[in-house]
Amino acid sequence: MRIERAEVLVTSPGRNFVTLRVTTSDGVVGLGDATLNGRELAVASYLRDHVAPLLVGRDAHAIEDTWQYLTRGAYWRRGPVTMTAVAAVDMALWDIKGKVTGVPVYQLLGGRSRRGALAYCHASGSTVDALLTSIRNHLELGFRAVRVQTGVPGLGKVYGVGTDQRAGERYDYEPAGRTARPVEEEWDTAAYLRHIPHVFERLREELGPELPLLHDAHHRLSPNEAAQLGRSLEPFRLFWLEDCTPADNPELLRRVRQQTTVPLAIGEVLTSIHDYRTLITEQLIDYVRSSPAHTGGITGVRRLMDLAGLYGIRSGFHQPTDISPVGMAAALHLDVALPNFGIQEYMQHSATTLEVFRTSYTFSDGLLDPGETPGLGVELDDDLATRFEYTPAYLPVNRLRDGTLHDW
Ligand code: KDG
Ligand code: MG
Repeated sequence: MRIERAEVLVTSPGRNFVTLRVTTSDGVVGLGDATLNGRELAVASYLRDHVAPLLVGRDAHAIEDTWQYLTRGAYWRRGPVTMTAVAAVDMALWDIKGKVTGVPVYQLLGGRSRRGALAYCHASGSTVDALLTSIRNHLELGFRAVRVQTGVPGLGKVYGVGTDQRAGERYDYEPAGRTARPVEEEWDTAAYLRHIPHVFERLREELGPELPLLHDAHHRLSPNEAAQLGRSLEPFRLFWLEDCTPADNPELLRRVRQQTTVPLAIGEVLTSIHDYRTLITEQLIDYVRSSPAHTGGITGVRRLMDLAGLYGIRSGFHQPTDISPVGMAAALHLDVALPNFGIQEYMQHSATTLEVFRTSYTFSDGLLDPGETPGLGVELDDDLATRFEYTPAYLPVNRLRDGTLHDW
């Protein structure tokens, strides 16, 4: 069975999504997610101009060989654009293999290791009261683990904090900034460090000790600041503290690790097993945050998680709404199969996105399930997709109060 066609589809039902569609000589179609938030067209071009012509005529069943061909076989390796493109090809080929063999992809990965994947949602509020409303709304939806983000007194909009809800209102998703340039937000690390421990103190008072709570520092702290934050949060027993220091220097986490026992998660911007070598072999983290959509697909992430498993490190795959439902499905098939699954991020896509991408995965009683449809279980409605044109969108940047550009 040969690959006959590889097409790149860009659609924007509220957010930009890039999808690779691979068709075989027998007419079997596989989908792969190629979405890289804010850099979408770079991956579209990498696929269209450099990868798709190489795929035509290849054996559609040779997933590993194609992965090796596009990674070890390439002179320019790694990096988010390359590894997102490789991920899209890899997912599409797993989708095809599942459809041809008539089984969901998780069966090809060794079968089920659990009933479902524990999901965590995003709750946020500009104040602690608004945050509590958001948390309670999510608990009503069935979530059993919650990421919490709040505003910081004296700062304006803080990244990751959505619009405040009224009681009973449902949080949808955080839209991309569809502006000609990135929005600039103000940041003050000292104000943040003063405020956050009070937030968690209040949350534990109101919610009790059991609910798993997660928090994301979005790479903004120095190792010393991260260690201070970790220590101040120890009494509140976080599930994890995410991205406390910039991820491009894994060595920074050594100092954090020596100073605090708060569980650490990092990696949503890391794209290769090589980026994790120090983090994993020195046990500097507890959870791997990479998404299959940005880290070489199912093949890339399975290899990464096998290495992590040797060191007792578990998965917590990145899955905000800027990764498409195809990427979500790939993560879920891994989640139920991997021996060292930890938790799965789950922000619900908008209703329009879910009309363009028809999914088979389900969420019930706090657990996600990829479903039993052969392949990945996602179909793309082509006609509808073409109605939503690409619109440039950017993540914000942040500056300190004196105007200095600060880390993401
Ligand atoms: O594209 C960037 C977002 O996906 C990211 O900032 C969201 O930090 C995030 C998370 O943990 O989901
Ligand atoms: Mg994050």
